[in-house]
Amino acid sequence: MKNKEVAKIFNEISEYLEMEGVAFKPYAYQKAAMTLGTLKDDVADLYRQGGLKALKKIPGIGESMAAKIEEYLTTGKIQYYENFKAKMPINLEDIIGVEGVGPKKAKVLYEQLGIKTLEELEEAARAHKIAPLFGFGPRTEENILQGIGFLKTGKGRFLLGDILPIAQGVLQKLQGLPEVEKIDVAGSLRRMKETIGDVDLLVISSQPEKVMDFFVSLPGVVKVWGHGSTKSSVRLKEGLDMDLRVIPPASYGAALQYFTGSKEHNIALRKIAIDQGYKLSEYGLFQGDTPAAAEREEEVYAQLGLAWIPPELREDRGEIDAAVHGRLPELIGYQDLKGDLHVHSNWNGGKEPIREIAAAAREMGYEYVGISDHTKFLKIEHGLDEARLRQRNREIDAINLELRQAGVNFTVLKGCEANIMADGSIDIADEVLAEMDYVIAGVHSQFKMPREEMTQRLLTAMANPHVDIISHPTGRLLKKRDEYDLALDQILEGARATGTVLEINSYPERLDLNDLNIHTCKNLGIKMVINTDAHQVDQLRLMRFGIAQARRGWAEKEDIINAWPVEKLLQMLK
Ligand code: DGT
Ligand code: CA
Ligand code: CA
Repeated sequence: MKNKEVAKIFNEISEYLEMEGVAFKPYAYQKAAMTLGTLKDDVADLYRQGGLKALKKIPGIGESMAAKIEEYLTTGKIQYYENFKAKMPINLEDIIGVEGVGPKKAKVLYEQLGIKTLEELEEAARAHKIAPLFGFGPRTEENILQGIGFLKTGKGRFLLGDILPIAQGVLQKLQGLPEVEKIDVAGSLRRMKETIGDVDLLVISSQPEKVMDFFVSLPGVVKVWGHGSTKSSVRLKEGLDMDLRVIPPASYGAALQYFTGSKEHNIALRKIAIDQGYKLSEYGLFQGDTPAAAEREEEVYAQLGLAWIPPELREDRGEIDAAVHGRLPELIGYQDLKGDLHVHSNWNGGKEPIREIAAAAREMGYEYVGISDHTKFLKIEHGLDEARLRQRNREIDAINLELRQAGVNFTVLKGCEANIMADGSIDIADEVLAEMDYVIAGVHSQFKMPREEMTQRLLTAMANPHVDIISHPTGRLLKKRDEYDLALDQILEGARATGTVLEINSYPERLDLNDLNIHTCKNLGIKMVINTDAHQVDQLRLMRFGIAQARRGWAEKEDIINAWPVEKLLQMLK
């Protein structure tokens, strides 16, 4: 897909424009990049079929952006972008990837200190050359070092949300081969971990050479690390590695168990095996030289006296003990949700009107969808003030009436995602909050408050009787921004005491709450909701990432309010 390539260039153009202090245009390019990043159709196909006109039909793409996409598709580059790049030849994406360094700071760093790369930035910060620059200071310098350290720990890992579709594409191609009898994803991807180091695939085939030849010559393979008849390994153009192993049918289950991991889970499992007089390896569970189980994964667990453990739980966090005692949780299923409570419509920064969102949600098999538009403080998302919220609520009433008259069993719920101000107050008057079916509140500004203040800010918000849900409670952005500095135990205690629901945000770079926090909430009896935070209906599909995270946190239906029957949900929100 060319979409991602164009999106990356548009993102950088947006940043160059921002450096020059141009108004509005940077936001337009950024939005266009986001749209391209999630578009289902390949721009190359659109262009081939409908030319420039088809490109202009993409939301947010006007005359001049369409021309630039055309230029990229026909010449492989965009001159407008190349001109920026020539003026300031820096590794923009890397440098801006550091939390606290925006385009304007990147410009100063280049002009004053000649900084072009992440390494040069780190060196300059360590040598305290950054603090004296105008508009920087020691605090910024420290934040930059922290941000770089943060990037480094996530380095070489990819977001689950980016990798899953790529891996599924490869899986489908391999599945199409007559020589492939069975294929499975193993490793961290099968465990649905939030970041992925590399992709592990297992195959049964009586003609491994043919499968391997096909695998190493897939389009998108840029490097072949190894090409054998039992194992091959490649790098894809997206930068990630993929291993393919061909396994004998007789030991497939043991191999699937072993290569699913995690390593920690395997080590703990092997201990149990040894205690019972077995030897466990990727080839099987053996008593001496006699295999006791190997062909099917379930058999390996069963032979050891354990229930089969869902891959999402295999992190050595107590799952083996639970399996021994028959106390594994009944995990929330990928089809168990009855609705999404965090969707933005075109009343604020979202793309589609409420009617279209409702139709898309019905198509997903939901019984309701909650529209939770941004509120007035968030100007960049065209947040709604009290009067506009009321207007929007009337539209929702009208849509619900239509649905009822048509005999459709589906409801649009009136919500909002209000802003938690620095003092913990909410930016919408109580009397209007009271008119909502439910209120989400979230932090969207002033992320870097001292620990005590940030904790108090959230506690105050949760104490507001109108606030039902806190969105993306810890504020982390994977590979970009650390959690807010807050005393999470106090926040959880506050949530428990006020009956506030905490969100599991499904956005691949958020997944906030994360698995460990979800597990803690479950143990404390705090209820959670899995939401997408969709700004366009395409993103309703992100839900599975939130569900995966919930499963990794041991969540059951009872813990997740949007898995409840609608009546029970509405009653709890009242
Ligand atoms: P990743 O790729 O970093 O996201 O994480 P994984 O879990 O996919 O790890 P990977 O690809 O290195 O290995 C796949 C699985 O193979 C891993 O989850 C467990 C198993 N494995 C790899 N190395 C070892 C090991 O040294 N000991 C044991 N017991 N299992 C291992
Ligand atoms: Ca892996
Ligand atoms: Ca691997």
